[in-house]
Amino acid sequence: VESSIPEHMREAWRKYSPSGFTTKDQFETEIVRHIETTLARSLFNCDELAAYSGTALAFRDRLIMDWNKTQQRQTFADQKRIYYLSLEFLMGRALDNAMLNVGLKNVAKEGLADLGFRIEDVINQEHDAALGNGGLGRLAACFLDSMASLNYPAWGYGLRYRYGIFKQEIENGYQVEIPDYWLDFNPWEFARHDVTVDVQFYGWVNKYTDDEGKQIVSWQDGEIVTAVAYDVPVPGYGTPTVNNLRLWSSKASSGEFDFSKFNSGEYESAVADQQRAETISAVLYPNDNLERGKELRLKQQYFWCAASLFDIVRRFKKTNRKWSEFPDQVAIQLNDTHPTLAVVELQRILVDKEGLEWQTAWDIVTKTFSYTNHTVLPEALEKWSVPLIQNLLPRHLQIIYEINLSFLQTVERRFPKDRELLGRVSLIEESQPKTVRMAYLAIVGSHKVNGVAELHSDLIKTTIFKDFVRIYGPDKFINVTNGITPRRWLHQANPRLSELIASKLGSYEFLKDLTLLNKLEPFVDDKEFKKEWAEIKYANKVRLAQHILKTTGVSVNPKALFDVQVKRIHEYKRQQLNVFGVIHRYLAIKSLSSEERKKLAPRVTIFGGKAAPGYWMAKTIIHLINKVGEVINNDPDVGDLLKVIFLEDYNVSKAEIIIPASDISEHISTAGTEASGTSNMKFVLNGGLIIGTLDGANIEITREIGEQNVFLFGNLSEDVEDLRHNHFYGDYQVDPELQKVFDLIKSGKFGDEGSFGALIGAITEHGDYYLVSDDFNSYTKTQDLIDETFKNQDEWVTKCITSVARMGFFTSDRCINEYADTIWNIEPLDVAEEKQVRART
Ligand code: GLG
Repeated sequence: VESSIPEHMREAWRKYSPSGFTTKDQFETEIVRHIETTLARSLFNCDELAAYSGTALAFRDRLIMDWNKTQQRQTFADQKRIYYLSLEFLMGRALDNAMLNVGLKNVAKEGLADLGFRIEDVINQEHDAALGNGGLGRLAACFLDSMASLNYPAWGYGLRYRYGIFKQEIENGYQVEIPDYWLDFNPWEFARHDVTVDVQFYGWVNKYTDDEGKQIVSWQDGEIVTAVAYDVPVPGYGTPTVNNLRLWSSKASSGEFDFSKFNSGEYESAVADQQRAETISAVLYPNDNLERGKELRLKQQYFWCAASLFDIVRRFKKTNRKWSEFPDQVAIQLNDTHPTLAVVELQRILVDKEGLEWQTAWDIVTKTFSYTNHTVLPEALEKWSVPLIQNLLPRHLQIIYEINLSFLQTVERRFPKDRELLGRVSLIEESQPKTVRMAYLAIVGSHKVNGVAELHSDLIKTTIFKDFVRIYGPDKFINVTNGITPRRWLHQANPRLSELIASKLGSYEFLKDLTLLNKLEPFVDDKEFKKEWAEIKYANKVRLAQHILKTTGVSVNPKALFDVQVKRIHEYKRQQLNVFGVIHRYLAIKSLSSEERKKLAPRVTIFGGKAAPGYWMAKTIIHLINKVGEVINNDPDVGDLLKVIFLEDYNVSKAEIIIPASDISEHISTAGTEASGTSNMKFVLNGGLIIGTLDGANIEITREIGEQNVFLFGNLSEDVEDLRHNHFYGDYQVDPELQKVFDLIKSGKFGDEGSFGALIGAITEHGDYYLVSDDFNSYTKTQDLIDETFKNQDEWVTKCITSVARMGFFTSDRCINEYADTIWNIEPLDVAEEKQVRART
């Protein structure tokens, strides 16, 4: 059936096509209409949540119009598209961002005020879209923002989890996990019940020769699960481009629903089958930098890859191009190894379904894919058990073996005598059971592999992927240093700072070209400007202090130095080093006379972050922080000199309050372990300084903003290996000041010392893998330097302004342009002919 309106009737259609609100009165008409009809509420029961819903629906209408146009324009232009495959998209809230991009926030503000609502309260009603764990998922969200803002024809593909990352509560100092059911009311997604893909699992492979003598491979039987598309509009800033994020949801396929069971009265077991299918997209695995090899996770990965690839291929086939043109039309970025099965799936489609020769197909595959590595931590590298894949995806296992065979043959030809090399680079690890090394498969299946900061990209070339650099040459391995979107992480999170900057630079152009910030540098001598700058930081700290009081009951002094460490709790990120430093500071305070104490700089140390539910050591760290807080916050000797806060349920929307309020933030991972870090960039961009190790993007931040503006400490990554070796084979001594900290913990000061035995033992007994003791002295000395520097507020503000002025490099726009030029080979789609001039905030 033809689904288009006939040509001669389109005029009538266009006449009635909505144009959306632009004035305050029109906005009020829209919001009231939505509340009364779409939501079936009235002026007698309109709470803030209803006001949020109405506002969201009104802005959504505006977005959808641009979204439809963008999709049409991209179809007509038929340029190469980039498909970003990520198991995580940590989007946070959408309304404020939609307002910024549509450009009518002030209209909404006044309209809501007419109806008795404050826009901030309305915005705060929104539930975060928390489909991610940490940096990897948030990076994907920043990338979507930049791809849309730069007019790249881009799609995100992910899973629509019913439960995002759990909500964290702290009970008696312990983390408790609460399920995050976030879909109750989500105006930002569109169920496309007409866009479905049937995905096959299990079954067996039938190989035979057909009548014409052709080898046929068919994957038979097994079970079918249907993927349903849910589309989320991704608006760009300062452009009408609205891209699409497509999230797949699983349901039993209608063919699969067992009607015989149904008819024979086994209704419940038929429904149970249905539910089993739905579990595939039910929950986000809550591990950051850790892979557990669970079957359901593999199912998620294949389900998502198969649905996405089918969709991409379907779109390509509509253009009637030759298969050889596929890589000219399609670029697919693998966000970590999670989507690596997509490589195998495309090879399967091309060979088994489309009948291409193996090598022809493989050339297309490798030209299409590229892979981003996000970690060198061995426990995070995916290895799937061969028997597991054999059972779930029998045809894919065969293809993996064939890819491996031809890869190893090439290696053998190039390095004929090196048998050990073959064993080392084989996609199959000869372990018990055998496993597939997914990172190696991703490398072999891609034309480019990138790390996410300079040090990290160097490290992967010299350690985990060293052999592959020998095999493919160095050009295949590149660096693209991470970035963040200044729209959310400056303008939305810190509107007053953004406004102050705009007042000096003459416009908000810097939100599109962040390098313009360098024009701020001359103002470091402008007294009035510095005063306003400091006032804004203070106001942000007051706002955070209010949040702390409301959520923890602890009152903190906003004049104190705010020291923040917010990120996933992980031993390699070393929150334990921070809390040991806090105890060290506490001991120092206690040892002083009340006169001497008056000279000290007051400090509030703030922690936030989730521990993976099964990561016992990380949970112990949270427990210790809370216990230390209880003691210190209630010690009358300490007063305002030191407060220790653990903020519950750190997430994107809380980050937007916390980050602008920081004076110092901590990025103190053991050198060589944090691939990049991205919150380091967010803190500096918001006028906070950082204390950090020479790790990840800290190094490049230092290079950009100048060594005098960063508090660096600790051992270098090139020395880590030797130090670790010495812990076992040298004569090892714990730092004496750290020992005093341990003694205080062991005395039971912070409750049952047994609870913290493992945390101390990891350092004193088990080799101190993360070098906490080695770096302790350097860390506390650097903290002392921070205290001294903070006393001179004028100098401090100068450092902050200078740093912000030099942060232009770290926009995700720069990052996406690098991917586009060096990896994807795609061009932005020119939207100039449809210039839509709008009032921007
Ligand atoms: C990783 C790394 C971070 C990195 C982020 C984005 O641990 O250092 O900044 O990806 O590349 N698993 C992660 O969060």
